[in-house]
Amino acid sequence: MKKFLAQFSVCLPTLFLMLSATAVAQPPTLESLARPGPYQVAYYNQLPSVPEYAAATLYFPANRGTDFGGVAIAPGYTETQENMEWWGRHLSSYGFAVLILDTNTPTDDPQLRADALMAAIDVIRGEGERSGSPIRGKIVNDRMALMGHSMGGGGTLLAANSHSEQLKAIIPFTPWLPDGEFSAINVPTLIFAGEDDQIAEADEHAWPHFQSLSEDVTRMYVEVAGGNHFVANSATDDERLLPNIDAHDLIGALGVSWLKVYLDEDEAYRPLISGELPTAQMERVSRFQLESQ
Ligand code: 9J3
Repeated sequence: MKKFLAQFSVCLPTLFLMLSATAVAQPPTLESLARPGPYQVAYYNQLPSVPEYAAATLYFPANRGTDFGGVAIAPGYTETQENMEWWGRHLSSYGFAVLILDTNTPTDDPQLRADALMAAIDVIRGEGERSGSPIRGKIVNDRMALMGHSMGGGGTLLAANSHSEQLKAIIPFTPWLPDGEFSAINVPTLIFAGEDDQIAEADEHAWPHFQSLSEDVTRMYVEVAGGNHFVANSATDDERLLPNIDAHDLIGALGVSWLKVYLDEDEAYRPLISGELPTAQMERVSRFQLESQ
């Protein structure tokens, strides 16, 4: 009887938790996904070193049991991990393992950033196996995505153009690569651009990059009205590299949705990336295109 009671006292709260979680589960909205997600964020930077990049931090959802998809993120020209940090926190709070890297030199070209991103994918997978890794046993090897800013966005596109078979999704933001042509990309691609980007002008970079994608690829182009080159970056102390307007709510919500659908295969998020955005959000976007395959 004592044993039964002990089990009962453990099981009953668990049962209530499960029932209440089910009862209150709301479909995600762009508004809800602008806020931090359900998981506690932890991070570490004692990672195996690789020749393709200098250093990295891996963010992960500390209280998610298993089945993490992985996301590797490369910063832009002269930028560091710090400029991408909000993505690490936001995406891992929704359940992803997110590696943000520092390039070997601040001026590494987009191809070097592509190589760094592919090496980072291997490191994430390796952390799922390494004894002593905080995320051992928790990574799903074939759920990998790439992201990057500017030259890191160019690197994201280059990497996916050569290695789509290793990826499930990509999200370049305000990507920079003159004459970039990415018709071999074969994974769902979400491109963020800024209407007032003076460094990688949307008409010279993000928009033609988007137009170069194959018709067979599910793809979304979101150009933030009034947004500068740094609109999808973290707000840091470096005034040169600051978002000029706060669109992280919309950008973060769409990024989470893209990864939830194409890495986690969670259909609950698909309505958020199907068809046009809600009117209030469309008014914040200067150019929008979605082609779903
Ligand atoms: O990564 C970037 O921000 C690219 C910007 C740029 O103008 O590169 C020119 C060398």
